[in-house]
Amino acid sequence: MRRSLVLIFMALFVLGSAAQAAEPVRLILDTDIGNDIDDALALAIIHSLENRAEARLLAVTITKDNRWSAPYVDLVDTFYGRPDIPIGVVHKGKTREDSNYTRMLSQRRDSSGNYVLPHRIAGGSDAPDAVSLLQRVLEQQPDGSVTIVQIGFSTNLTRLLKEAGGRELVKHKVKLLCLMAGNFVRLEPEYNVYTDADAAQYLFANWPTPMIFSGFEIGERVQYAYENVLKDFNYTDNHPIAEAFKIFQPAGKDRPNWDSTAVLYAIRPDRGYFDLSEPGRVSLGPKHTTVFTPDPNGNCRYLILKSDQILRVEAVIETLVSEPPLRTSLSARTQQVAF
Ligand SMILES: [Ca+2]
Repeated sequence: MRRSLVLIFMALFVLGSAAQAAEPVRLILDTDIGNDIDDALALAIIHSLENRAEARLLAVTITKDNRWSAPYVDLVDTFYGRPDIPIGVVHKGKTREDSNYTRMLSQRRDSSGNYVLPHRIAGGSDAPDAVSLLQRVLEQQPDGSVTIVQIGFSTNLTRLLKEAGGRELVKHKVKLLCLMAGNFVRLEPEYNVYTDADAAQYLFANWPTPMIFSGFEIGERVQYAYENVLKDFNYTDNHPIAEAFKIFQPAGKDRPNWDSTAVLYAIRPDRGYFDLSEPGRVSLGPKHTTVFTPDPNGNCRYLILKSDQILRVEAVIETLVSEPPLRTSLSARTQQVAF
């Protein structure tokens, strides 16, 4: 009898450990979607990893101040069967110009006048403010549980830090911030940093949790092949990622994959895709370059991509981006109400 009880307890322990190991990464994506195509690839990767219960997308906040960014995120989320993911938008942001793929795909209609890619947000003004949404979503999460991936400018997250109680909220709720930002092998300005340099400088100096940077030098070595766009999405006529890629990118031209690498690390940090630098601090140098200063007490590290991992990283990104939506994901999500 006693032996049976021991076995039962052991089984429960093993099951409990497995359940713990399977806890999805609670993720907030902060993106300047529309300024490049890799933000769209990153969003697709999150959805495909949520299909595997490796991630749970809590919200998407946008740092591109253009009315078509939120509708495009909405139509991608809807395509993947998750139309209720909250979306927040920046106000008085740094890049306001139209982006071709977000505008065209948000407006594309069939002969009956219906959206080809359904979505409910018709314009940026339909979505809540990004900082308010970040506060609301973080407040609802367990302490130390949230990973934020910033693949645009630091506008939203710096504004969050500067809100009354904002830094404390981040400190309590966020366990990790992954950023596509900077360049850690060449002293060159990088777009996500210099576009809102004041915000980046503030963020790097004041963010209270560990930060992992995917520098420009990582994504430039991880190509997304145009050939894959032509071959891998033929299971549907209007795939929001493949269509966006074809609109954004000249025909036949591969595109580096900066933002996807930050998302991949954020959700799968232990798969050996990347190595990590020693700890340190990141500050801004001349012309908004990023300067890494080693410091055992620093809260920053940057990704290192070894040559023998490049093809592997490219392949996993291509697979996850092109994977068909899980049509049962809505019911699967409902079953995960314990979050
Ligand atoms: Ca981006």
